Amino acid sequence: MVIAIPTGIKTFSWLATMWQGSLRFKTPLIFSLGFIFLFTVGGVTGVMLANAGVDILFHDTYYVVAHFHYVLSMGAVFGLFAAFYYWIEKITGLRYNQILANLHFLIFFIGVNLIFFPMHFLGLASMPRRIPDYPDFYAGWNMIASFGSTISVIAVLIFFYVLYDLLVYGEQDLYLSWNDNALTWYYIQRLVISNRCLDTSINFDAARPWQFGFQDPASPIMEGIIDLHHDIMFYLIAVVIFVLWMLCRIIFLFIRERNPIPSNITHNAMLEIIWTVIPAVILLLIIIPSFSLLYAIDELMDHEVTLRVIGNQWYWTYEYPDYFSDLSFDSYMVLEEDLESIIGKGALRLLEVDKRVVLPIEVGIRILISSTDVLHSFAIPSLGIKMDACPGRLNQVNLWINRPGVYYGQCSEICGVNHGFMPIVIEGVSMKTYSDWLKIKNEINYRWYDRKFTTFCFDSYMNDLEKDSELF
Ligand SMILES: [Cu+2]
Repeated sequence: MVIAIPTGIKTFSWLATMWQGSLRFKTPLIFSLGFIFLFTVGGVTGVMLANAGVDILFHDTYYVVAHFHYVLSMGAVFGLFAAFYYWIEKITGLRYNQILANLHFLIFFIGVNLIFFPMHFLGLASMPRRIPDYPDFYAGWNMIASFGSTISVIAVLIFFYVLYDLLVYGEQDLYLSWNDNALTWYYIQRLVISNRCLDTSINFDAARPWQFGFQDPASPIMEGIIDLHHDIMFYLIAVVIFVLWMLCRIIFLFIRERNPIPSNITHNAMLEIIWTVIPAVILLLIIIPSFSLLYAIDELMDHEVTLRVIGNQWYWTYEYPDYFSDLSFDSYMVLEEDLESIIGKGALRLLEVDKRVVLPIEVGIRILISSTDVLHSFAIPSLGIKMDACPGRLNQVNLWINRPGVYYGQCSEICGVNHGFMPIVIEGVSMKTYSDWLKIKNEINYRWYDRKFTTFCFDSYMNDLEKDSELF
């Protein structure tokens, strides 16, 4: 009966996942809901069966058959169908017929409930299971079950038709397919996950005291990096446990008191092959996710915003070359004594800057990185970015910010005495906030130009415009 506790936890977790969510009743979700209902019905009858006194009556009756079919045949199979309908579009890049798929669910749901729910009544009436024929008074409920079974067969036929329809007439939607653009798919997947977390979690985009792991991810790439780290940890733990176990066995078995005469065996070809091949296989298994992450990081992305970053000894210069007037500014670390007056209470020492970079979220961003003097490195842990700023060379990284936040980073290449004092702060904001910010910045810049180059700047700019327009 104790298994009801984790089962309850699971059920409540599934419900909590959807609670306050924003549900779209597409086929996979409908199947998932069906799964939860059926699994729960199976679960509660399991509690009933776990009571030995009552079970004297239920043991080996149709009640048991109803119970485990609710849990496994229906619960698990509905889960499988949910997964099938979720993944098949990704795998094939084809859309299935939603209406038919929903019909499949409806017919299947009615069918299986008609089969198995009456079996509870048969069990209560003590019909033994595993019998080829039964006394006549059990016939009524058995008839309903048989009827349900026929309906389930129809549901299966509908499923096969959905499959046929998908493969032959399925509408191609490359946006769905991972064959077409690995990164697009990667992003969609990550966005689904991160959007769900957005409202309920507190994010840490700088490190915390006594932190154990990574900072909270805010870009698909950082999520990928964390995932890969955790995947590799699985192998590392297995290897460490095995080596530790061997060490302990050796210490225990081959201490001189226990084994006074050492063996003088030297070679064992088979053993050597095994301990060469197994590590190689482990490394090969790691290669697969490792390469896919590497390619995802390197993949060229359609970008809508460009940010130019220039490293200086010891501050950063940021330029927004996309817009009319040159929007650029230097960003310096805030000194310790100014922290509270400039930033406010709770400011992060050695991490705050006087002017923050503002970038929009959920948009492709290209960051071009260079340097004027020595090597610097533009690094923001939460966004999974670390790119060297080399004098005379333009490096590029792609960025996609998943959610609003203030992301802290530091120069990560030794660049002189103040290497530790040129932090980076990026504010990820909505497109609306970003364009408002741009507008204000541009106006300030225009005014600045007006003051400084009164006639020169504006006239030459207008001349250029006229020249350009003659070309067309
Ligand atoms: Cu530096």
